[in-house]
Amino acid sequence: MNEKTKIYINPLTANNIKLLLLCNALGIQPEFQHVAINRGKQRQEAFLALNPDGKVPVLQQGDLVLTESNAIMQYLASSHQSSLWPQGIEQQAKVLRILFWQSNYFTAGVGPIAHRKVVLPYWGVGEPEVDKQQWQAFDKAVSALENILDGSSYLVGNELSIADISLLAFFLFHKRANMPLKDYPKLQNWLANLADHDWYISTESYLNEILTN
Ligand SMILES: N[C@@H](CCC(=O)N[C@@H](CS)C(=O)NCC(=O)O)C(=O)O
Repeated sequence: MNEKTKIYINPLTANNIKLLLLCNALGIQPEFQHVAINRGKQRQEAFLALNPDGKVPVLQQGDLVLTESNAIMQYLASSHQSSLWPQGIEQQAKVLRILFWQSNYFTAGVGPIAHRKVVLPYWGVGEPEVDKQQWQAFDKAVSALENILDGSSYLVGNELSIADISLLAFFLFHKRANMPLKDYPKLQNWLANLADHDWYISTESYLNEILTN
């Protein structure tokens, strides 16, 4: 990749954490430009020119401006010839299935937990209650993930892919948020395996440093 890669992110939120995890896993260091979404910077004219939706992440590389975290992951993994975007149409379709499922279904159940219990308090805007309905949605989403996991270490085939990273990002703060995961043994194994990798450990310590400053 010759042109400089810049990624606009807010490092604490799940769709953005995906890119921190991925870049560490790929061993690449794009320029990260932080966008303070807690202060409305995503709604300023300059940012809206990049993404009219007013959302991070956004990748910019030469003339290419790419929104949607999962598309950005596919682009980065693929352009670095990484097996995180696997070869073979069947494996690719299986990865895409997880990415769409995460975006259309999983996020609504799991995303709000760490956001309310970790991110919003850090931003100093209180700790809105996670109500019964939200916990039910959480349980439904993690049960569905437990059913997808077949006991192996990765979601698709025998190798790490962007499918794993897409879901893993939602669990990075699972301890801080006290996410109840004890009834989901396959999920716990999958998490423990991924949390052992250097790229996970360095992402986690980077985020811990932000949260403790
Ligand atoms: N489907 C999009 C969702 C992006 C998104 O919701 N970003 C949030 C942070 S995780 C955001 O920018 N929120 C600011 C806002 O909505 O004002 C993706 O995967 O990139």
